[in-house]
Amino acid sequence: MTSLLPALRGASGRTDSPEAVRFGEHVLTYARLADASASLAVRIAAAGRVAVWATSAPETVVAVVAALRAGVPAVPLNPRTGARELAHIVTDSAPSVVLAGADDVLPSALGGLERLDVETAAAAPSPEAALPEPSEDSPALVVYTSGTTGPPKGAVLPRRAIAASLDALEDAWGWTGEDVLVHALPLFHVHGLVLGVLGPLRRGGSLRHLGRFSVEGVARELLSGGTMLFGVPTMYHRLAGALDGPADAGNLTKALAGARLLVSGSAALPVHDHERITAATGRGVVERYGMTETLMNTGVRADGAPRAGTVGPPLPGVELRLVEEDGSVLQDTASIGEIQVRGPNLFTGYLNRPDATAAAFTEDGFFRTGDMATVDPDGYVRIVGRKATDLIKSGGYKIGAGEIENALLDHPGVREAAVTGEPDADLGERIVAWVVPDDPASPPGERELADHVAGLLAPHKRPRVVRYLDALPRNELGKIMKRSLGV
Ligand code: MCA
Ligand code: AMP
Repeated sequence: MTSLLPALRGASGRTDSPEAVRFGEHVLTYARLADASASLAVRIAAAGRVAVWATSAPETVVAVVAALRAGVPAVPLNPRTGARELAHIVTDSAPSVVLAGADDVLPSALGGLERLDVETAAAAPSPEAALPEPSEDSPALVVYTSGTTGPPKGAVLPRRAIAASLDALEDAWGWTGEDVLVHALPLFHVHGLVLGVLGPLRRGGSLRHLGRFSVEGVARELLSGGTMLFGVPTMYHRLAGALDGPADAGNLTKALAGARLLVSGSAALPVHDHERITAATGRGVVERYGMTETLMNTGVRADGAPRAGTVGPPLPGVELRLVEEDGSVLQDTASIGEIQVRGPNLFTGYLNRPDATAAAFTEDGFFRTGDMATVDPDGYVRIVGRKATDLIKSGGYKIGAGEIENALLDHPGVREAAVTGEPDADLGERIVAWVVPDDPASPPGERELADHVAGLLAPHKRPRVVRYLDALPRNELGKIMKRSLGV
């Protein structure tokens, strides 16, 4: 059985151990990470599942690596998740323990769970724990992701999928142990956690996490040894804006021009932002396309030419096809069809949701992504939109209109609500709430509704704009006609 994180084997006790992760001043070498994670792995070995309070901190790395080494599935939690969403995730995934930093204050929704504090300086267990490698098909992570309706679903990601996707990216990007990855992505989603943490660790390279995104932080880290940058389009939009600005913040042009690879994902990188970066730095941004359920599907290769507006060809091992509305496979890929994928990178199903899992796959094992695309003659995929208008991508986060509508309807001042996504230069799409107030004379304010949604679900799911109506446009069957709302 091959190891998921081979660089940790034999690292314990080494004094010449290289850096694995750095968060500001806090550095974990491979030796330190091997010891701390082994120590924690022994303590959680009997757990069914563990929740991880996934702050942008080294404790999260130790916790997730410990769970992987113990063979116990980890459920990363967004520390900003509101009460309702957190209660759903905890009930659905039923972890036996939550792993958190000693200083983290946990909300009452987690009060019923045993808590284990993660120590980043813990010594290796003595005698050294055997930690046998779990089978490739065993679940490694359960990552919650939004759908069009209902609460988020837990995508079960097996070790095989993580290894396959990271190795495909190694091939595409020539990703090695020499690479120093820089990013500021949250550690409770696939982008930041699987690609951004497990990626460097699988290669034996290192990560420098910025804690929170800033143009200056990106420039600083790329100028002091960083070789690769991962980000969502909102981050590249802000970098492009800074390049256009009056002062070259922190020598950003030089920093971006000098990096080995600039990678964008989680949403479409606007052609305009891509071109602004290329104009200022003389280099392109490599786009890759993935999903929580499929990990990475396509990617522009490091030795290929970035082409604004495309996400590159399928990665090694991934079968990709375009399918028409009636399920037939498109032969002429210049026409638009739904992307379906099959390969070792796929999840095994949604936790406790056999109905949703069955609906997500075709009879021959392809996953229906819901993304609409064309494919260029040389195999480069162009994503042109999504099948469901009720899925919104804002700042690279996927958000279901239905979950926000339900939260809005729980506000006593809201009689009816509909949620749409509108183009936004910074966020890609911004969440717009269309609200019929219970009392038109004193409607709940925009800020009040945003706080209400942020408190129940998560801050990134809050409406950025509220529009008040006397009634929602409905068809004869009473269904809300979102297209009349300007979608
Ligand atoms: C604002 N805040 C609030 C409220 N309003 N808190 C409580 N109640 C409110 N009403 C807080 C926020 O939590 C945040 O705090 C701060 O105010 C600013 O929030 P916000 O305006 O939302 O930040 P932003 O400027 O919109 O953030 C932009 C961002 C962010 C940094 C680009 O959207 C981001 O990190 N996106 C990454 C998404 C991602 O990783 N997606 C991967 C999933 P504070 O600043 O302290 O946090 S997709 C995936 O994994 C697939 C596989 C793929 O392909 O990659
Ligand atoms: P999530 O479910 O949060 O993992 O988001 C997955 C979705 O993000 C995909 O189905 C796509 O719609 C979108 N996505 C990810 N990467 C890209 C990209 N490079 N270009 C366009 N859309 C993307």
